[in-house]
Amino acid sequence: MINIIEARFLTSSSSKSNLLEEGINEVAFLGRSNVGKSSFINALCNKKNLAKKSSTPGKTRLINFFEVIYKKEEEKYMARFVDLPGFGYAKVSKSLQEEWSKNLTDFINNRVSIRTFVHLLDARHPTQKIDKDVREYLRSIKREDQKVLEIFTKIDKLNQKELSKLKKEFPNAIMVSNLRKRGIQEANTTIFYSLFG
Ligand SMILES: Nc1nc2c(ncn2[C@@H]2O[C@H](COP(=O)(O)OP(=O)(O)O)[C@@H](O)[C@H]2O)c(=O)[nH]1
Ligand SMILES: [Mg+2]
Repeated sequence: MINIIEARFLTSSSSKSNLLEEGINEVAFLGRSNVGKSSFINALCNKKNLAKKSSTPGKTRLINFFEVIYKKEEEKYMARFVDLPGFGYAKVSKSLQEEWSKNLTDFINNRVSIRTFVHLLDARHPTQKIDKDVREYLRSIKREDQKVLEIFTKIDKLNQKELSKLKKEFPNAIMVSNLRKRGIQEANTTIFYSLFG
């Protein structure tokens, strides 16, 4: 059984000049604004208000760092969760690069400590253009020592039939409901092994 036994906010970064130093294995979470990214981080850490659920979608432009301690049997493992600004909120469609600011793509491209990208998608809208772009983008920049996990949120909004269809279409994806706490243990375990396996 793998659990997160401690989680705390470390710092926010707005530019290259105030980034946290490298060195600890990191999980970078990315997804459209409102996909449930903050809720998912909170669910993984079993804390209600660790990552703030922002009232204005798309407003958060900061990179937020959290320290998490996993426990597996009697061993403890330290990692960091990196909550990246949501993308795709702009009403006028722009290129991924533009929407998602230079600072952020620089970070994703150059951050050595990132071992795992968690790409969150809304289970109700699994084939949005922006998510296809992100999938392609991550594929293109991913290093040998990095993994990409696709996780579908809000499965509580699907009926059984829709859920089986989604699972068939994306057999390797993890399906979660932050609201009903479904799939959270599996997600935690998969993320842990992507970092330390
Ligand atoms: N039904 C349902 N709602 C969710 C789920 N996850 C998040 N939400 C809701 O979706 C909205 C956006 O969530 P938030 O975590 O702030 O998304 P973020 O913008 O990606 O960080 C909030 O109203 C959440 O309560 C989920 O799994 N199921
Ligand atoms: Mg958020």
